[in-house]
Amino acid sequence: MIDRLHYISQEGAHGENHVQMIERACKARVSWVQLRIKEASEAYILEQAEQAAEICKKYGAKLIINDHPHIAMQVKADGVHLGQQDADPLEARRLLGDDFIIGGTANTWEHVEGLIKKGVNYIGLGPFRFTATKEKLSPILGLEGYEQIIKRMRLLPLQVPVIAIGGLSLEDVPSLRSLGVHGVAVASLINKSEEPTNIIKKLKIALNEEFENS
Ligand code: TZP
Ligand code: MG
Repeated sequence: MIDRLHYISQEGAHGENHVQMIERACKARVSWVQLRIKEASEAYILEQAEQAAEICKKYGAKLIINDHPHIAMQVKADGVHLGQQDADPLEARRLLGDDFIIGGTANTWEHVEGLIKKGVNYIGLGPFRFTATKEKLSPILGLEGYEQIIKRMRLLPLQVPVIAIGGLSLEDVPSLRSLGVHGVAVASLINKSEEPTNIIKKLKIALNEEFENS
């Protein structure tokens, strides 16, 4: 099952590292965590991934590793998320097996088609709008971009969940959902918030995901 709320790790506004931010998000009851560390050594990413795996296990959250299938395998994560410049999803599938979650990033219809042919379990489609979180941002899709791509996806024999990403705020959820988007992936909205529990709760309600805390 692909969750509707994907939390993406990022360093915190007060110098917290990824693991610290992941623990904070898990305490606030995210159930899907993507460890996304850029510009760091593989050794550092592995070390953070090992700690993230322990935390996610403790809180019962799924852990997805961005960019690094071998690290995902080593720490027994639940999945890996691959961009267009990363490992081929077919290779990752061979390495990780059928039970592993493999997600892929798409910015165009061609990307979507390619990823579906390669058997990904979900597609991170974006960016929705500008965000400073990602460098070398692909062209912004906006609601029209999503609408066009999702309409074409509906005609395919195999339906793959779409996760919207890029500069998302709470208010974007209803319109994206009504287009047929399965869920949303957010980084700064949660990581830069002083009240992540509240934001996560509101996102889950907007996404019709259960909030088990209350
Ligand atoms: N891919 C497209 S936009 C983005 C990624 C990883 C960053 C999303 O972060 P934010 O802070 O939610 O815009
Ligand atoms: Mg990548």
